[in-house]
Amino acid sequence: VLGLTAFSASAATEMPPLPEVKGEKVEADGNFKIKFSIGTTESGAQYRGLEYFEKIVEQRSDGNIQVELFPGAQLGDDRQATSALQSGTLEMTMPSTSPLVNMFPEFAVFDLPFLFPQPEMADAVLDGEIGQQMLEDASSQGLVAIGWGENGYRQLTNSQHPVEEPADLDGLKIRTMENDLHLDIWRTLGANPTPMSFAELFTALEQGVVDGQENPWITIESSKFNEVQDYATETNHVYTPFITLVSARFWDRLPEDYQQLLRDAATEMGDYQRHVSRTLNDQIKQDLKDSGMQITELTPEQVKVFQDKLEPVYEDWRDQIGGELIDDIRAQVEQAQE
Ligand code: TF8
Repeated sequence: VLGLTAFSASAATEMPPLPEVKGEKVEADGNFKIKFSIGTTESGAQYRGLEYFEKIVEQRSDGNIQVELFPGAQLGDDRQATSALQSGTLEMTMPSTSPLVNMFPEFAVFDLPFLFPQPEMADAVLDGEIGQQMLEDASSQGLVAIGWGENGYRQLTNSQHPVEEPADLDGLKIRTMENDLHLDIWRTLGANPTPMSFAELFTALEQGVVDGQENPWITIESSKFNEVQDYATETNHVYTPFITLVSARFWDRLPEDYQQLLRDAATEMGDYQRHVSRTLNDQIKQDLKDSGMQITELTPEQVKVFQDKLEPVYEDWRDQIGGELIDDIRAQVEQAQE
């Protein structure tokens, strides 16, 4: 009667329906509970993926494994949730790879600017041999890594003015993830970067502690950064994967059949979550425009100015990341481009 809906700022994002769960029920002993924490909010694509994961796991285990979802970093940011897995107080999380580079140095390869021109090239690497090897390598230090998803292509936002070229970044305070390669990127471009946990970011933007940040469109919208950032530039400068992690303490208590169930569910969630993220990307960019954000779309020539300026980053990080890994990925990307 009061027409309250007329005051709601933006329409809720229409999510694609959850697919039906296929596959046999898995019989095994025991009842288990999984608390699954993520940094993004309930309205993002990542949460939609988790809802599918929950549905698969609960149906196939016939309710013997219960999954409870905790979005919005309420149980901690990416690093805190990961260390809660290590100590066994949390069962699952799905962080960006970037804040975990201090634990798994090879993850830094994904922080290299403009590594994947198309999302399918990221799929080829993550779902191929390199990605599988990385999951094995990351199954250590109290963690078991069982799948990939996508945070996606990162876009720059700020509160000050449109950014069309690196010179526009002069002096801008940009929040980065807690990751040295990202700091290097923004310094090289002439900005004034500061690392900060995602959980503190909205307040920092709102209070002007930083002028800008960079994240995929869907994260910008689901975290309402557009309410405190008037300008955005579609830079696509880095593609960030999400990695699905399980506490090794929890994992070791699971019957093997349930371990396999979780692996399968993580793979299916990863495929679906990437699909949702890509389906929504353009629509959400449009929603952000409609909400009043001024979005600068760069021409290929303008993108090249950023790319050229960032080329030295590849040489500077080569030894630390491993030249062979970089070459392997670049070769795969080139092959996919032909
Ligand atoms: C960041 C990341 C985050 C995600 C998620 C919230 O900017 O891109 O958006 O890792 O946990 O910190």
